[in-house]
Amino acid sequence: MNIETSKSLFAQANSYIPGGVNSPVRAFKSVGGDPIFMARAQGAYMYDADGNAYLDLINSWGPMILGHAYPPVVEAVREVLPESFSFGTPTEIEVEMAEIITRVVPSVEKVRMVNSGTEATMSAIRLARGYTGRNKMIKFAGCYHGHGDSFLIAAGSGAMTFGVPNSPGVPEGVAQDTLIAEFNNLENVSALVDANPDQVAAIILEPVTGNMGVIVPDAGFLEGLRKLCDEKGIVLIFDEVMTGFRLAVGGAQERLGVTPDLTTLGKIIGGGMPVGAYGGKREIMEYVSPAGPVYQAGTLSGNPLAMRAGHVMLSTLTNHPEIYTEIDATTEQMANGMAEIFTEKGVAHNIARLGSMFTLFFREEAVRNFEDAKACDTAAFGKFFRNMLSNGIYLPPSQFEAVFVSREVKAEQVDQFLTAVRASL
Ligand code: KE4
Repeated sequence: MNIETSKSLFAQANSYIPGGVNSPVRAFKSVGGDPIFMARAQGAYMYDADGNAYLDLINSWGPMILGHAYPPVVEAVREVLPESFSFGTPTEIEVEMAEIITRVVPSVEKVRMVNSGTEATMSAIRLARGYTGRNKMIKFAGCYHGHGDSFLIAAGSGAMTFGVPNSPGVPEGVAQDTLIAEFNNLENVSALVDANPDQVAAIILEPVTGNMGVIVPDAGFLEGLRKLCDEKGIVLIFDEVMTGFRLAVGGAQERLGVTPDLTTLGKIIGGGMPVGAYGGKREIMEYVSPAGPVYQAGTLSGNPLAMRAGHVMLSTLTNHPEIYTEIDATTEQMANGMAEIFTEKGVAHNIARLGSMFTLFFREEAVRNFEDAKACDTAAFGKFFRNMLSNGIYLPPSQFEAVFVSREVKAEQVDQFLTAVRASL
């Protein structure tokens, strides 16, 4: 496969951009080789700067659930373009967007739009601290909530990929207010809460993780957190930046039947445009400025261009719930077929899947937490990733990420995928 243009672009990019990329995981550091520069995408495929086609199993890390350049989204953006892109004033489309989100996400009675998942989680934590008057927060080792200072303590995405769980530049004063618990370990969480009586403002987690690979919570884990938070007056925050509108229209909270106090969203809700959101119980959201004292703002928050793209995405998904049945079934076929091939070849593996998200772990035993994830054979993953790439399949470039399947993956693409799996082992 000729990737000379990508190589040349990467060399140039390194002259101007740290690591040659605008987000670390894109640099392929944990899988080896140089990143591929994409030029365009359509449906289930991306095309690189040298014209090579790839079946896309990241879909911009989640947003492209309806495939790339989904025509109704493209059309909606095209219509808005001549009317300017941003006014910095309230607009009708923001009201329509908020109406959909508050209607379909069980926990969200009021919502504030922002520009990224990081902004959403940073704001949600500040809100929980302002609402409770408490300073500490509990996150889970391996969960990633964006690059806000409070979260870069055993982060599970980019930082984890580099094996550097803490990031320089995070002040001790900030880090001491972040307590780290073990995913799927209720006793551990309770112990942290008991050790910090009346000091924990929030517990935040990915309800189904994607950032240490996919981990579906043990039965009772989310319910236990809900009960603990009710007993102790702690704000339960589900970070659904990945799972929101991915696992169901109402996200993991709808699919798993546990309702948090606040929810953060991103990715799919912008349809590929920079959009994030946080929302939840009315009494908590009423603390957000200008309704209340907790300050948060954003020049481009709710801008009409991004809102139009997001609104078409969310309208399509909410009006066609059969999409979820469809992509879940396709993903099940892909995961089961892959498992069969790995078993046939005698390669230690464990596939974790829920809905249209899955991770193939290079490890025999199930992965239930960050320690388990770290024990995977990341070198084997890297080799498999590179082989799949040369066979035209674009997997997430890290063992600690999730595959996101789009609606544009049909029987033909499933066959292409499984043929590549067989050829890549
Ligand atoms: P952004 O700031 O990247 O929009 O969202 C941060 C974020 C928050 N919460 C969860 C659960 C997330 O998965 C993310 C971002 N996810 C990563 C993928 N692991 C984005 C890819 C990247 O960092 O380039």
